[in-house]
Order: sequence, then C-alpha cells, then structure tokens
Amino acid sequence: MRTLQISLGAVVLLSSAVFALATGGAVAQQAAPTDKMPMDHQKMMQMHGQAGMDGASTPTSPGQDAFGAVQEIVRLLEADPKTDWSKVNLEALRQHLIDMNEVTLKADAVATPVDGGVEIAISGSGRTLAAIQRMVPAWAATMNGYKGWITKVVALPTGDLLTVTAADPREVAHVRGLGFIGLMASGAHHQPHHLAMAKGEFDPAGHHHP
Ligand SMILES: [Cu+2]
Repeated sequence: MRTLQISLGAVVLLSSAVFALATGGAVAQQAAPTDKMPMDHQKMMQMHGQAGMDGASTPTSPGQDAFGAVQEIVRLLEADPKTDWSKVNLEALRQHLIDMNEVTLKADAVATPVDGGVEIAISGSGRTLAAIQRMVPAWAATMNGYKGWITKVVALPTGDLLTVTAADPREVAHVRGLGFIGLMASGAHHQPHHLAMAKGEFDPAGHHHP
C-alpha cells in the first residue's frame, strides 16, 4: 500500500499541482464555453480526469476510526528514524482502542450531582466491564488535581463509581456539565499515550502519568 505512505505534505503538493494543471486546462477550454456548465464544474471534471491518471484521487478516509488512529501512529513511527521496531507494540494500542470503543459506545453511565461535583456510576458486562475497570481508575489517577478536581473511584460489581469534585464553583459546574464522556475526554492525554503504547513504552494497565 505505497500510496498510503505518501506524507500529507506530498498529497497537498500533488493536489496543488493537479489543481494548477486543471485550472490551466479549464482556461484553455474557455475559448468555447458551453455557457450552461459553470466554470467550477468544468474545473472539477478536469481535476477528476487528471487525478485518475496520477492517483491523487486516492480516498483519505481510513473507513474506521480506530483503524485510522493506528494508521496515523504507523506513519509517525515510520517517519521517525529513532523508532525501535523491536519494541513496537501495535497490538497493545489496538487493545486500548477496543477499550475506548467499549467505554465510549457501550458503557452505561448514570450521573448524579453531589455536593461539590458529580458522581457517576459506570457499568457494563464482559469486555465493556474490563474496559471500564482499565480506563476509569487510570483516568482518575491521571486527572486528580487537574483544574483542582478531586477524583475518586470505588469499584462496583459491574463497573466503577467515579466521583469528581472541586472547590471552585465554576469547576463544580464544569465537571457536572462535562458528565461521564466529557470528563473521560478531558486532558487530551490519549494521543501522546497512544504513541507511547505503540512504541512499547507505556503499559495501559499500570500507569501514573505526568
Ligand atoms: Cu486512548
């Protein structure tokens, strides 16, 4: 799949070149315009013609979001000459992405306002439960102290009871408003950790990140 390895920059350059060519072609054809067909449409048709020849019409959507996340990581690893391929562990990343999928799409989350914040019962079964047990305590350990939040997790038979409180009234409203998935998505720590996981530098089951 060589075309997939073309860097974004190269694709952008290619597209510009194709566009320039297409524009030139369209202008040449303007000698006898068909009136009915808008200029933009002509350009587009020209571009499609050109693209078919040099492969610039290759679609960019990976078709699946976790697949796309892996693809991005593979690109970064391949672009870095310091990558130690003997340590690379994309299966660890894939398992974590499955956890993220379970927690995001399948876990049940019931939020209740409590004094100073919110309490959320997160539950599921099977793979969803395993994902909750890996991700929620890890999130709480990472985010305790972030924006003055106090995070606590109590294990439940079918999941975790997460409590997030704060002293600042604005943060109280903030954590209540964020709710389960907003809290889980806060901090943007996933992207760097995904790369670390893929490099075999990060154990998703036993952390404490900075
Ligand atoms: Cu993640």
